[in-house]
Amino acid sequence: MPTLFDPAQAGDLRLRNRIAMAPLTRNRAPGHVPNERMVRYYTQRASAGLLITEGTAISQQGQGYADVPGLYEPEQVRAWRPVTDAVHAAGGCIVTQIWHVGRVSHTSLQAGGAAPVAPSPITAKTKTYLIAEDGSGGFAPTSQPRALDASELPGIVQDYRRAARAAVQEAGFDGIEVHAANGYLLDQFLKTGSNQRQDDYGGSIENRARLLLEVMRAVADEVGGGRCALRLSPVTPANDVVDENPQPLFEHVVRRLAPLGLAYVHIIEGATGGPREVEGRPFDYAALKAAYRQAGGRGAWMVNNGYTAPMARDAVAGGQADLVAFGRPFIANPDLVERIRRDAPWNEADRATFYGGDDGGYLDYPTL
Ligand code: 8OZ
Repeated sequence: MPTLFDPAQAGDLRLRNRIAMAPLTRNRAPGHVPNERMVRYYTQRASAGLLITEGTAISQQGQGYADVPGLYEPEQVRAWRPVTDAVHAAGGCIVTQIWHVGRVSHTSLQAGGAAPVAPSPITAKTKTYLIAEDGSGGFAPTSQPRALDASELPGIVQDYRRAARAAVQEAGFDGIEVHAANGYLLDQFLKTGSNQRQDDYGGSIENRARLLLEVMRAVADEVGGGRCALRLSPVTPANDVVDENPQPLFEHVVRRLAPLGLAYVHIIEGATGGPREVEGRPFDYAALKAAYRQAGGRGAWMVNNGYTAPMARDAVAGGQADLVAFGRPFIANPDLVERIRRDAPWNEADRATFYGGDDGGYLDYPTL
């Protein structure tokens, strides 16, 4: 039976164990440019089999929060290189999560104070995190979005493609994970609650999945499917998304992804960062995985959300998952892999320092 500590192959990625660090927004990139503190943060955690960076914007339009990094300006791309070099020097493997927030944004982050974009002009009942001129941070309601015209969508696909190329060919990442979860742009297109379009990108399951599949084909064409992955959250209520019938929607998505030979598919089970079961939103994750495999989908199946060490061990031993991603435990435990190996206790993460701030709660969690 496989264990969490066995090496694994995920597409073109060779992983030294089956424990991944989930993408975690930390808002510590002033000017949207990665920096030396981020080098230290990721290097401290490089014993993970795979590091997935925090969500990284593919364009200014795709920005939704203060001080999150980007991959669209040359300066941003160059500034990621010390991160990937240091992680590789420590024997790690690192992909970046590429991100367009869609309607989860604020006019103050958009060029010329423009409205954020979305499939349909429906405001998300959710908040974004902004930092004022004086450095104080706080949550603010998202702005009313405007609906994207279909003629704008090829440009967005192109932005994903360009970000993937910059990530792998210039910034030195081993691959990319497309953020298609948690109520951001691609998830907004997938789900009925946020997509009321009447064109080829709305209505049927095929139409709602179209933009995501165009993005995945573009990035796979650009850097090779074995260096691409995506994150999905079929039933999360995060950022005010809901789909009236998620099981056939997500089974359609994974079947269509199968020919791309992806590195891995990353599934958030339940409510992101919350309960693994969402009331009124049942979902059969085993059936989703089976649909992917039956369609010929290779690569690793990565699961996430609220896993304890014994749950992770059982999921890998039982074949329900190939990789397990941990989020908040990696904030507080840079040496999480070693702690799981030794059955040692985990430090508690301090919620007050999750978003923004200095080294406190970022670089100072103790190792064993
Ligand atoms: C927490 C705060 C801001 C962004 C996600 C990228 O939920 C996020 C996020 C999480 O995927």
